[in-house]
Amino acid sequence: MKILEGKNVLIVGVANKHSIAAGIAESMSDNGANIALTYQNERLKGNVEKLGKEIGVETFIPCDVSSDIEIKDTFKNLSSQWEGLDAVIHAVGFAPREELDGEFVDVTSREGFQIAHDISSYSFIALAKEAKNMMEGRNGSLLTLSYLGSQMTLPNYNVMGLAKASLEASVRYLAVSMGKQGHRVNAISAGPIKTLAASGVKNFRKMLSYNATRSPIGRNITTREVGDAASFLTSDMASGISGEVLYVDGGFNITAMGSIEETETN
Ligand code: NAD
Ligand code: 0WE
Repeated sequence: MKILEGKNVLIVGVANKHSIAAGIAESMSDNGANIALTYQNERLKGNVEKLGKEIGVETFIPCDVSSDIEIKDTFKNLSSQWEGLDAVIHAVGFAPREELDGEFVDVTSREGFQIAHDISSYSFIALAKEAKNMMEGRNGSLLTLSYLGSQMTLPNYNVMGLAKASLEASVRYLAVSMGKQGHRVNAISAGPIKTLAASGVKNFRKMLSYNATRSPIGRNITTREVGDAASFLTSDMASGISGEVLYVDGGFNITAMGSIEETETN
């Protein structure tokens, strides 16, 4: 039997086929899950429906996570299709572009801070709140996507690092809070991948090659590799894992120095 056979999974955060959430949907579909996808707005609807239908998805729901009403309606809609829900995948992150280019102390604004934390961190709690009813009695699983910038600094990640730190703390608090009903809450901290959210980020190509050379596995990771780890964490194979941040980054985070072969000497 497939590890997600018969499980109903809601995935939030597909924009296009390059999205980490698309790699997760693909892996989960191969592993037997029934999947519903949300899309942020009408502009993304066509893309999301097209790639969803290719992997057998039948349910598509609009959901901008800045709106409590749209989040409530998402679960109303879902409960008309499914009698219960086993998992929610949150793969959403956003900060205003100006926050992600320049000196942290200069470019960080009150409004940018609020938006980054609302969309990238609070929205996970908002989804958990509404998912709770439909997950009752089913030992559900909640999963979000984080990044190493929550723990260590890197150029330009700026306020997103703070929002991811908040998101990872909320994984721990939600794990305790929802553990009482038998649910598990985890995060995957993924290595850098060229997605829509990464496009236009200054020096992203250089960051990718820096990561590839410094990683124990000597290359960057794929959205499918994140998807396979997500399938595992969502399955009953991971019934003993909650409140955890699992690195899917080829081991980058455990190194203090990578290959010094190509490094200049003086
Ligand atoms: P992506 O652009 O494909 O996905 C980001 C998604 O967030 C999009 O689908 C977008 O529609 C959605 N989104 C943004 N604001 C929203 C809102 N108000 N309401 C609803 N949806 C909204 O990029 P991605 O890289 O796949 O990002 C997915 C997650 O993975 C994010 O949390 C990101 O921080 C995280 N992550 C990305 C990388 C990377 O290098 N790409 C690495 C580690 C973690
Ligand atoms: O979490 C992310 C993506 C974060 C992100 C990216 C954008 C660009 C477009 C959030 N909001 C926006 N808003 C936009 O308008 N990653 C882990 C990928 C990423 O983004 C970076 C990185 C890495 C890695 C931004 C700066 C530096 C490194």
